[in-house]
Amino acid sequence: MLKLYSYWRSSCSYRVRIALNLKGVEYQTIPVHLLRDGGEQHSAAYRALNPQQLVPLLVDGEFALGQSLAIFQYLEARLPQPALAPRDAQAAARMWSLCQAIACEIQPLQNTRLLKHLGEVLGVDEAGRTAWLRHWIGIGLDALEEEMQARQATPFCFGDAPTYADCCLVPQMYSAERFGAVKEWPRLKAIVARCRELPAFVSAHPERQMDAQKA
Ligand SMILES: N[C@@H](CCC(=O)N[C@@H](CS)C(=O)NCC(=O)O)C(=O)O
Repeated sequence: MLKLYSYWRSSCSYRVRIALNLKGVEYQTIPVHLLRDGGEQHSAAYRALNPQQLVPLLVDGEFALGQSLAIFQYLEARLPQPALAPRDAQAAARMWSLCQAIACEIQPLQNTRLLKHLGEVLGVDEAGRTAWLRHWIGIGLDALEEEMQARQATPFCFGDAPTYADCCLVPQMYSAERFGAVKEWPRLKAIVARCRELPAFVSAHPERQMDAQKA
């Protein structure tokens, strides 16, 4: 069985949980507490598995893989049905562009280690860190809303069924809500609301995880 090293509130882990659920694959969750004892992601045992010291980490037999977008690509190759990436080359490229806008441009600026560094090393207080989060999440999602507005509305990010873009968008909106960064974004919110009705998204929600509320 696949194993997923995950933290309940990690948006990157949440992305992969949604994708695994959409693929209908069973997996075992192994919680990694990102805050306890300075962060279990830095423990010797976890570093031996993932020197990047980040979650998620997918383990398939002897094969361990970090980085959520690489995990998506692995899942798509290993379990092609149902397809979570468009077949059309341009639509697929746009979908990965949206995934990367979230994974490369927004989430890294809200990551635990960055916030810790801002507070503990650079002396930025809580109000400053909150302003930071709201600023970067805000402009990141503004850009995605603008992109959505420029094309015809679809039920999900790319068409009539969820793709990896929806797997990224829903956790990013969860983080925006958590950090008080939410703005209007009518298109993004409509897609997120539709996704949130689907069982694959419901059971991947942070509050539904075995390690939830133990922060
Ligand atoms: N680009 C990576 C980012 C992974 C990442 O930043 N994970 C966060 C949780 S969402 C983490 O493990 N943070 C631990 C830390 O900051 O020390 C991915 O997409 O998987």
